[in-house]
Amino acid sequence: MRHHMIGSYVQFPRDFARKALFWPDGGLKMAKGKVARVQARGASKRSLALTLLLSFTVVLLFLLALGIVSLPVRREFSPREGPTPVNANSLERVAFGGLGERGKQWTQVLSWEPRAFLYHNFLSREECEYLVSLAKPRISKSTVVDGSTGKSMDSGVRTSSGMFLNRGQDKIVRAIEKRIADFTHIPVEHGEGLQILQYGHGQKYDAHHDYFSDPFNTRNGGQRMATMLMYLSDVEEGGETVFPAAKANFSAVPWWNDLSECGKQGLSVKPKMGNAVLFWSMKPDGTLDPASLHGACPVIKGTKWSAPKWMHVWEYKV
Ligand SMILES: O=C(O)CCC(=O)C(=O)O
Repeated sequence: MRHHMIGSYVQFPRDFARKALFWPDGGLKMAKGKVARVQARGASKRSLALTLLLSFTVVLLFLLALGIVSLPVRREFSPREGPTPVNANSLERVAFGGLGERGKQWTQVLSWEPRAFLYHNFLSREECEYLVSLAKPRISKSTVVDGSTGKSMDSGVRTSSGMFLNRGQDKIVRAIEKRIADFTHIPVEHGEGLQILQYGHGQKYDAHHDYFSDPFNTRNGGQRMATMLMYLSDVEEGGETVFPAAKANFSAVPWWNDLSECGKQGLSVKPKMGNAVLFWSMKPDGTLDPASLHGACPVIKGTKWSAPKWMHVWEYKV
């Protein structure tokens, strides 16, 4: 009974309990010593496990801080993938916002002098139609900047019609402006309001630079450094954006045979609804790039709608 009690009070390993039963007098003493040893062994195992866990946590935090490992988070948009995800899937739509679905997107380098890139399907058809619908009721004859006064004036150099939207004027405009900022790495606040242009038959904009040569227009935001020119419609014939001073093989473009005579005078892009051309008026060293000279060829057939977004070096106050 006593033996049984010893064995049952102290819940030791079975062989230990058996020994205590055979040596009833020394059993308890031996049991105490063994208990202490077993407890000590248990404690040292626990502290070893704790030390290992702590070291693992410290190493993991260190690796996370260095970016060598990352936690599996839900993936929506990775800037490392660049601005041209191949397919417009639902996640991209969430990440970019905007209206409607954009078709297949990819980027073409047009030229390095000037730096110019063509973004296919930068806008959806719905976004193009929406911008045109905003412009139509308020469109009027386009102007150019007078170099001596900095004021806008009527000119035969530019015969299109146009109007300005307010920066961030509604949710869709904000989504498009955010997309432009993401693609260009120029903050939304550096941009002027979107301009919407309409070119009817024969209308054009002769070759010019988007940067200013007067001291007035650089007061707000400094120089214009880049332009995102979006095409809101197709054009049946003519209406190309032409870069006559580009250092490139003009006839190497795949659409060479479809260009008008004007379009063949430089590196040209044919307007296509939803596409956009990003070109830089400044070189990476901050100097102006004369090779960014560009113009809009006369429309021969159809109507052209385009939307330039001019971006400045500094914040542009609106
Ligand atoms: O519409 C185009 O193709 C060019 C427009 C342009 O050059 C401008 O507005 O500065």
